[in-house]
Amino acid sequence: MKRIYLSLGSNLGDRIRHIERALEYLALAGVRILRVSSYYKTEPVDFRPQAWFVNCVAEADSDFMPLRLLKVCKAAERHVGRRPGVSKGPRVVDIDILLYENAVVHSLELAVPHQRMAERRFVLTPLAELAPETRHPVSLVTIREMLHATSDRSHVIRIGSR
Ligand code: PH2
Ligand code: MG
Ligand code: MG
Repeated sequence: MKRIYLSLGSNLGDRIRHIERALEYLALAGVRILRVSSYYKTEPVDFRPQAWFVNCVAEADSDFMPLRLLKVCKAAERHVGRRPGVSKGPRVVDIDILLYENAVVHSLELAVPHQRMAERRFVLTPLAELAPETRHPVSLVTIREMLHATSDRSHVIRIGSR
């Protein structure tokens, strides 16, 4: 079993419902969801002219190897209704692998730990809720420290728990 952390986000339609459906799909596909952070309303980063997101982080156990897990995440996105669109633009649901135990993966399809997590308050805030003392496997900095150090000043507003 591997301990993994997934970022989930949506900024189209019933955002919370889309995230809930993605979590249900993942569970049925064999990703054991252990805990889910609070939901947050978050200001878009990278590509600014789009609707605010709802974001959260899920802690899970899984036997899937990283690339297999990525495929399951993509299948969950499709199941909820995601279709190809603008890169970093509006999406029904986006599921990104943040951490996979202490693994470091660099392939064409996948980079783990997530490459931009240090610059994303919408990732670090919910992740710090679940795993503040977990260390980034490359920098060895804790998630709590990464949140304190991030230069991202975008708004992240807690909505509530599930
Ligand atoms: N995802 C992006 C780009 N920008 N901004 C917020 N607030 N939340 C996201 O999930 C997000 C984003 C690309 O995946
Ligand atoms: Mg993403
Ligand atoms: Mg993605």
